[in-house]
Amino acid sequence: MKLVCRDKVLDLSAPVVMGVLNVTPDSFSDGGRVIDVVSAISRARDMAAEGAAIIDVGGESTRPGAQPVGTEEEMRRVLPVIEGIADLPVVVSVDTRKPEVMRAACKAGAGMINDVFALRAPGALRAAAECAVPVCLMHMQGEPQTMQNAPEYGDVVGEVRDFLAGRIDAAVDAGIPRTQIVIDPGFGFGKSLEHNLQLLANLGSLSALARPVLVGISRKAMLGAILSNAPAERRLEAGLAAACLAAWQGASILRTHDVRQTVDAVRTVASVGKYRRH
Ligand code: YH5
Repeated sequence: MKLVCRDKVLDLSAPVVMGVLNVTPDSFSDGGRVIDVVSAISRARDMAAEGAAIIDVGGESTRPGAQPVGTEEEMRRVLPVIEGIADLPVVVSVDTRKPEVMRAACKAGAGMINDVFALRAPGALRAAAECAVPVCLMHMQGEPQTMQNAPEYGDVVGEVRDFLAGRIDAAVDAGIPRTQIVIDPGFGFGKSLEHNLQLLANLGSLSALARPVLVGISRKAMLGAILSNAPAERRLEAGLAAACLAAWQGASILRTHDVRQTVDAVRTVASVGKYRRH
């Protein structure tokens, strides 16, 4: 499968890595904004050299409990960075749920939209369709501020699959080509540890939707919980194991903070995968 990201084509015949580039005050706390942009661009260059195929630029923290950010502020954070990295040999994706940010980011050089709200915000479907770039539709139960309070499902795997099927239909109805849609079960977004584990163990169920699957597990709380409360900086190996399990079950895009390590891990999975008998 191939995604057409404006001037770049993303070949998903083997799994690829999406590097996380947060442009939020909690990730750059030195106060000065020029240095923020400079260090973000420098980090992006490093990730490209480490083998990232996509760099995901996000200006709104969607971590559990995070406060929403205004449109102007989000643009002020992401646009200079997107402009500064548009020429790198990677696809630049914008992690946003706001239609105005989608439009401005695509003008600035973004070649993909990554929306944790799956284009449910008013005007988002139309904005994404007009940007004419691939979109990632992610499942989330609830809202970031409250989603981890009491996540509840009958059958999490079936419900996530049905939600994504509905959002694919909505996107296609809005004029987004089906071939430009990526789906994501949304690890950690309104899910308990057990829900996340059920999703990871049965990721193959999403293949029924016939779209590339993106997963983001890197450094998330589910890894901390598996490791009996390991802090974020101790979650690398668990994250690599999870990325490999996802890739083995057919995930096409692995979203991670640890690009070099994840590239090596999924290359290994892909090498073995070629010899799998079906
Ligand atoms: C995702 O899964 N996640 S932002 C809490 C953490 C660590 C990391 C330390 N955007 C996804 O990365 N987009 C985010 O605890 C995403 N899929 C897609 N498509 C959350 C994040 C994180 C949260």
